[in-house]
Amino acid sequence: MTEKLSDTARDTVLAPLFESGWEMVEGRDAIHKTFKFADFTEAFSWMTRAALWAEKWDHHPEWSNVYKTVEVTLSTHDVDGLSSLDAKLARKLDTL
Ligand code: HBI
Repeated sequence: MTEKLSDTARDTVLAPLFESGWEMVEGRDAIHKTFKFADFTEAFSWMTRAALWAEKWDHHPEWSNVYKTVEVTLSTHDVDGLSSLDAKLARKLDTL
């Protein structure tokens, strides 16, 4: 059963993500990052790679794409907040 990130876990797990541009979403227990690419093809290719990881891990982003920008919000619906799955997917998205 997925659990919400504990306060202590948040300090260690979220700090590196904040370093790489992720931010807490105002009023939600969720994290958000804006990814900017050279063009639409780069953006959509990245989304395709990200989608395969999301499906493999059964953990999906809330995201939108306008031309070369992709807005990503991560939260775990099942716990109505952040879980380790969000941190795991965020770390993966930062490497794609
Ligand atoms: N993705 N972000 C997110 N949060 C979830 O709770 C979630 C998901 N993808 C699939 C999923 N849950 C399923 O495991 C459950 O809906 C059964």
